[in-house]
Amino acid sequence: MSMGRFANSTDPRSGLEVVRDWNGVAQVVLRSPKGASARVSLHGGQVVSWRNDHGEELLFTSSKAIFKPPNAMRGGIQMCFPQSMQFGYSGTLERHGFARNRIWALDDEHPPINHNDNASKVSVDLILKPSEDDLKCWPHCFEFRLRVSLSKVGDLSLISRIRNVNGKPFSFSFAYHTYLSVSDISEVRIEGLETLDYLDNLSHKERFTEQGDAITFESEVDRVYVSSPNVVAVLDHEKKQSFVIKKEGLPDVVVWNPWEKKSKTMVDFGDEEYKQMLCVDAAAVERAITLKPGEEWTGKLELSAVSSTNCSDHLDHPVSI
Ligand code: TA6
Repeated sequence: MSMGRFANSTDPRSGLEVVRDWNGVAQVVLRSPKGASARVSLHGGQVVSWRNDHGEELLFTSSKAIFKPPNAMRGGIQMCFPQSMQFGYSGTLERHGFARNRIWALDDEHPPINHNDNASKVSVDLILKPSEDDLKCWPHCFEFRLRVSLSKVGDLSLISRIRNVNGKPFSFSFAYHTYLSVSDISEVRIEGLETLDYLDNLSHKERFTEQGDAITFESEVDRVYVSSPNVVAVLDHEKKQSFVIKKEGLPDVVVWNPWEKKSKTMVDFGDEEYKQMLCVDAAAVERAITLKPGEEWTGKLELSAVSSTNCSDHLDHPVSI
């Protein structure tokens, strides 16, 4: 199927559909044979939805989210580049970098975009290049290629490739800012980050060592766990479901929940919504990544939603993308 440029098109056999949102921005819908789906917006390259075989949404989107470019809507998975979080960089760059706020393009170097490599997954390729205005505030020529794939069993994977196209070396930080949907934050725990050092954004980025057996939540949390293992699990007791997060090329994990007080200060977030979300971001924050001219960096993320009883089966396998 050739999709043409942003034409609305549907081909049930391909597992891909291109639709437009109410701002006229194209979104690519990926579907698995069993009914899982993912939706990727050209606004920000943001994954705005990921559903399981039963049609249940796995990513959080705020009921107060503002769906209007340039700002990224509150939820889904945002691409934070060239500056992620408040760590690493300061200055005039947009918060979390400009990539999440820009309109991306379908990547012509990967035609057709509905390639179905070995039929085990359906994928879309997007690209972001800097505009003249971007170059004024961040004077580095880059190409950011993003492949989003949905596997036959409904796993979601993202591969980012960032290339220094010419000029001088440049450095950046990066995060897949991932809003997971949870039943109730007080019923959730993260495994895989215990005993690690973290930088606490609520204490001027001071470094602490995690003491607990697993991470649980009873107040605001905004931390960068550094040099973490490549597999982390988020267990949701009430749903009896776990997210297995696998990553490559991304040493850190950012964990964020705004809790009650901060939620009330955010215009695009409901007062009580902190109970239904948790951000767990595969990231490269503590140490910037530096690319010389011609060099390319790759950062991979794979998300699976599994029943908690099967969770341990998924923890032993490395990222498969
Ligand atoms: O560490 C995660 C974080 O940087 C928090 O400090 C928090 O503010 C969150 O991201 C959301 O940021 P945003 O710019 O999307 O409002």
